[in-house]
Amino acid sequence: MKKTGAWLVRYALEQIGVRYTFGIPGVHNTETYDELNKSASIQPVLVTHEAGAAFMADALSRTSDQVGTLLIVPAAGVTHAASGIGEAFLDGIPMLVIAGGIRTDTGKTFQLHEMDQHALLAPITKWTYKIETHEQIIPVIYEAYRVATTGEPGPVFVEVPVNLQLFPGEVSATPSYVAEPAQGKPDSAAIQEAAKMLYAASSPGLFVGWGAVHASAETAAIADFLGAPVATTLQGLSAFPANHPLHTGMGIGPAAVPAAENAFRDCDSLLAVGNRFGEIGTASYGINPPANLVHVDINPRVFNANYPAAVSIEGDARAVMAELLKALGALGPAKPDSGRLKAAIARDKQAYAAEWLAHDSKGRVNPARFFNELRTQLADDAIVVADDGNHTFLVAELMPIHTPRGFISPTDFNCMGYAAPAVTAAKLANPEKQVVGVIGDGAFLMTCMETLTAASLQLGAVYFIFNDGELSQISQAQEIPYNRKTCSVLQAVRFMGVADATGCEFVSIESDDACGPGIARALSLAAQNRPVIVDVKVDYSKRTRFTKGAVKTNLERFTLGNKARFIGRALYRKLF
Ligand SMILES: Cc1ncc(C[n+]2csc(CCOP(=O)(O)OP(=O)(O)O)c2C)c(N)n1
Ligand SMILES: [Mg+2]
Repeated sequence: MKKTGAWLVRYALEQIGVRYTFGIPGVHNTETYDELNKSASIQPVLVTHEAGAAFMADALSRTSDQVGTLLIVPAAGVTHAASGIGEAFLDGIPMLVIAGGIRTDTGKTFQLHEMDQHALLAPITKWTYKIETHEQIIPVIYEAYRVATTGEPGPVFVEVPVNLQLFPGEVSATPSYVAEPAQGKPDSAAIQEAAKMLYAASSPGLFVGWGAVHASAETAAIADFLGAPVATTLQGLSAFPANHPLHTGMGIGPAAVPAAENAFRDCDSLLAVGNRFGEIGTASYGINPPANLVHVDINPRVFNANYPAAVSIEGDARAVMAELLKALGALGPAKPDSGRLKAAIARDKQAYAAEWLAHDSKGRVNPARFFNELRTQLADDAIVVADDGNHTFLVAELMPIHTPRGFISPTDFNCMGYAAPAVTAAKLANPEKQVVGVIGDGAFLMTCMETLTAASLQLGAVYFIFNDGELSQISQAQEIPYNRKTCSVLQAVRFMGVADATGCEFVSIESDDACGPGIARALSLAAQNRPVIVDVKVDYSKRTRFTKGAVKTNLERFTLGNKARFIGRALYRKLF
């Protein structure tokens, strides 16, 4: 039979269950856009910039069981989208990137949008493929979906030359998509060994990352059985509910929140799950895990990469944890916490919150006050999206997250500009849930036009801008060593104007007392399917534990000579 490439792309995307594509049409993909317009199950979403499209596809994958899909033009669309593709790659998020390709049937060069897209994307994708015949389109898209979603997930790239999209070509079959069977069983000898090590420990602990986000029930069962505290990484913040009495918060070690630092101080066996011990997750490698480290991950490349493991177990977190729980149960009775650990965690959390609330924010909004109000007003299953900056670590330390996938942020690629589009897409994927962003003013400026996309789709999402007038995560780090803030103080922006321009509602929160009513107003407008931009005049005069800890760890690692040079320069600038 004869089919156009555009028809074949639509058919394959429908088969794998794609519901939305994100992107901007151009001459190399209008035929496919026109096909999608006929689809009963796929809605192509127009964005304002392809970076926004990629962040949206990423957020859709993080907050739902769909795979975020891009449909973009070659070269210029691909380079714009690269930031979001890179974020998905380093954070292990599945994504399907489909771009048009230049004509392969004219024999001409210097074509519009001509470049080697595969060379550009190779380092930030799991797999790239250039379609050459109509016959390849369906199987290649199925294979792309398989690669994106198996093992550690990630983005894949498929280039479909425009001439194949436009013109009919011969295909022998249009097979249905058949889902892959689940992966094999994890290594049972390693599981036995891990169980013995954890059971024998006098102070075991769990440290979970995003790779364990679908396994929080199993994590809780193991933690309860062992009476062990559970800490999370930044990306894995939602992998364990903050209202569980064994939840300690973000990090272990000196840059962790106090409840975690104290609960893990004497840890003699650590179970790390879906956590690759990256730079952010370890606060610049400032942690010191015990020799009895059990490391569980779907990606074997993370084992022994930064910290040596006594036992490493390759596999899906949920499957491994379920087996591990059985193996623990076979060793003897549960060793639940007598109540002392839980009491200590609760006390430390209370004291840290009190320390923040007591901080004088001099008329501006105290972050702890804001997050107390937000937590009170949001439902347990709400989704909180952060960008990258000081505000991210404020969320991590002060905003309890109660549900798996209830927090997302750009972590290892650490790409500012993520959150505004991600809020839009998370709301699109979860219309029945509250979705709010906590977004630095600098980050919001990068991609705030994706609030226009939310307005056009009538999405009741809330964008809380943490307006401190600076690129604070950087300016805070400049303050002491340089005694000046080169290029990190922002020009004042009237965010009301952005709301006006994009058709969003606008709310301003200028003081502690305005937090309650301001958040209530924003959530009630959002409940009427209106996107809302909220300008929060936040106070950043108190540092997070993460920032203080990471700065200290990095400075300690400087050679004596470099320490002297930095400290000497800081003193000189302070004095003169
Ligand atoms: C694309 C990109 N450019 C630059 C940086 C470096 N950077 C990291 S955090 C940060 C400051 C973010 O400022 P803002 O969005 O206002 O958040 P705040 O730290 O003030 O909460 C910068 C510039 C980055 N991570 N990503
Ligand atoms: Mg800022």
